Amino acid sequence: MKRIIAAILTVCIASLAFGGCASTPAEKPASTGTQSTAEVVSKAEGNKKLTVGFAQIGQESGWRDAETASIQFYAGQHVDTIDFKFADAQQKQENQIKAIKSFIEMGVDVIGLAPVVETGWDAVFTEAKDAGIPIVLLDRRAKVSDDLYTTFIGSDFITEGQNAADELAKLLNNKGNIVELEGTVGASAANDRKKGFDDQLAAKYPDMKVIASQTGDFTRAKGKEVMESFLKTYGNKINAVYAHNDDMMLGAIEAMKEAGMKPGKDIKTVSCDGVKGIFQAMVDGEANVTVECNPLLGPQFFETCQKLKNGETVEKWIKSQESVFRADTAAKDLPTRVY
Ligand code: GZL
Repeated sequence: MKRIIAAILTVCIASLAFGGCASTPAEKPASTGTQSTAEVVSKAEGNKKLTVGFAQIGQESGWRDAETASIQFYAGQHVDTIDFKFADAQQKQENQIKAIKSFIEMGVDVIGLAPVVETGWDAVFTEAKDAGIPIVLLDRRAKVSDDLYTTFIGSDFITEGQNAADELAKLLNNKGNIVELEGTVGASAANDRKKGFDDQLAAKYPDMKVIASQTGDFTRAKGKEVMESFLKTYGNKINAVYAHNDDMMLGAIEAMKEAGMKPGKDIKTVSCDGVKGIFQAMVDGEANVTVECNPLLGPQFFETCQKLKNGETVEKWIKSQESVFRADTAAKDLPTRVY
């Protein structure tokens, strides 16, 4: 709850510049039947503002809230030059597709999207292409041909999965049984974090085995539920948990403690994202490692949109820079964490 309030506060601070937390635009001066000079000039010059539509996945995790806050805050700081339209799809692809269609209708300069799943985008991306509107993918990929999107701004999830495997190998001395909490079914972040992890085990760690793997949909509640079932089935045969995000791991830590286990000690933990909650768990001795995935993509996103409006070319993949954080430095790192 606290993280949602923090993110909403951030969003409200950001959107105060829009004239309040609601999405209604700031009140216009009452019309006197004639246009102000500013309105005449702006109409004559055409709308020089960068207009951007962004279809966000939802609010499934602390990471997602931090990304939304970063985007909303940047837009709120640049209301004079950016006209920003935001849609929250409640984790449903059909809602993201509806939002993209409405952005096309509005004739925005750029469409941004964090695709909830990798597939099912060809038709609506083709509509955007036919309308001459570039698509910027943020933090998750879509399985479409390169001509249907302009750039992907985000992490290398395969590397994140490989790093997670290497960290777990150090914690287990290269041997042990692992249970895996997967992200949203079909999401590129889940598919590639799994692929990177599995491939690294196959290549380097023959005595480390994934004995169970199931989706927790990137949420804390589902992560706890799935971990409860793993504990019922495998009990103390489990030596470690690998979770595709920290929120699911925080749920799993609750389940382990309620089952009388000592997470971080009896059962080692490695997860992805780098949210404040996992740093606190590491400080408390209940988690071991988090593989950072940067959600603070607002500035990069809008700077890229502006370049596209200016007719500049951009890289096909604008890769986020990230680190791995471990329990031994968590107390020093926690105060510096911003999400
Ligand atoms: C990663 C992002 C993932 C996070 C999760 O770029 O798509 O989605 O790892 C979030 O916390 O739900």
